Amino acid sequence: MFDVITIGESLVLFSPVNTGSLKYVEYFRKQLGGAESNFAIGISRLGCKAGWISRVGDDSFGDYILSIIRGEGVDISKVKIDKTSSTAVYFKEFNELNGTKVYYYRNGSAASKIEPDDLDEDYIASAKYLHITGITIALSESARTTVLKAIEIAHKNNIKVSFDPNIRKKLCEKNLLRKYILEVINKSDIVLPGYEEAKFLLGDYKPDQLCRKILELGPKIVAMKLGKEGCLVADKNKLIHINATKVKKVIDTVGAGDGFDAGFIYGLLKGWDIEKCGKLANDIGAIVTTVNGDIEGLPTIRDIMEFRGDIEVIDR
Ligand code: KDG
Repeated sequence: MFDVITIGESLVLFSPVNTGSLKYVEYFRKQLGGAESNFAIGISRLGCKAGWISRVGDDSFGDYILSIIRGEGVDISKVKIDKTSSTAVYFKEFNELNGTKVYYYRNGSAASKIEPDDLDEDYIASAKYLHITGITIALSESARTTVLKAIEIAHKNNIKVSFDPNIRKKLCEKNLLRKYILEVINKSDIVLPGYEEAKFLLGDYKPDQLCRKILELGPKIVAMKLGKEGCLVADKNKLIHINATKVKKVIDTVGAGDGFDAGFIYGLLKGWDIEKCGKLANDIGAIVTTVNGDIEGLPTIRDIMEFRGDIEVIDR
């Protein structure tokens, strides 16, 4: 039995030790990236059971990815080793002037070759939630059809579908991407977009209007990330704004959205109301930004209690 199952590509992340143009960076840290595995690790750190479906190459980077994700307690029994394609990598570039940029080397990667036959119906049917992101849809046609098949299986077995549009315009032509993502929103129960993403999909409206528009498309719950403004959570009965969680210093924002999603879905798994889910999601998103790396800052329940001042901590 799983709480959540997700499907997507994980990449080896090379994160520069210094800020500035990659042209002049000499040293990188090797870390793990991949929105869906970030999410699964987030869920696992909170004490729930997650499974991740993917492919990796038959190479050392694939081994690295599997050992990290397995080590975080996420089930990888449905990950295939693809003998003919490589594991993907990506680089971050930290620029004090223009923020963070990412550069992908993932075209034709092992995970982009995932196909509907990779799915095991019983495995998906054993979860409470299937979590999808727009990245997997944008990877390749076979990845997109795999996602659609997984959603079909989820619907057949009464598994809830949560969806983060995670728009990556570097991966797919933007009109096509919009069409593909709207198609999945229509089939989802919970949608977790960023405000800019929702505008890209539905037009230049205010956040509350966009939440209502998404609900009109079929989902039952929307949790919209508003960055420094916090988030909006909505269902058919209410629409609530939740202030952002403040942290002393933001180091790296990549991965914060996945942490937010993990917090929100964790709350739903616990049967909480959407406001309480949104508060935890905000806290986790903020905590993630205080650490370099996509997964390193994902908190445990104990970390959250400590951050909230709910437990006494003796440092020395
Ligand atoms: O949400 C964080 C992801 O963006 C990062 O881990 C890498 O999966 C990734 C992507 O496609 O951008």
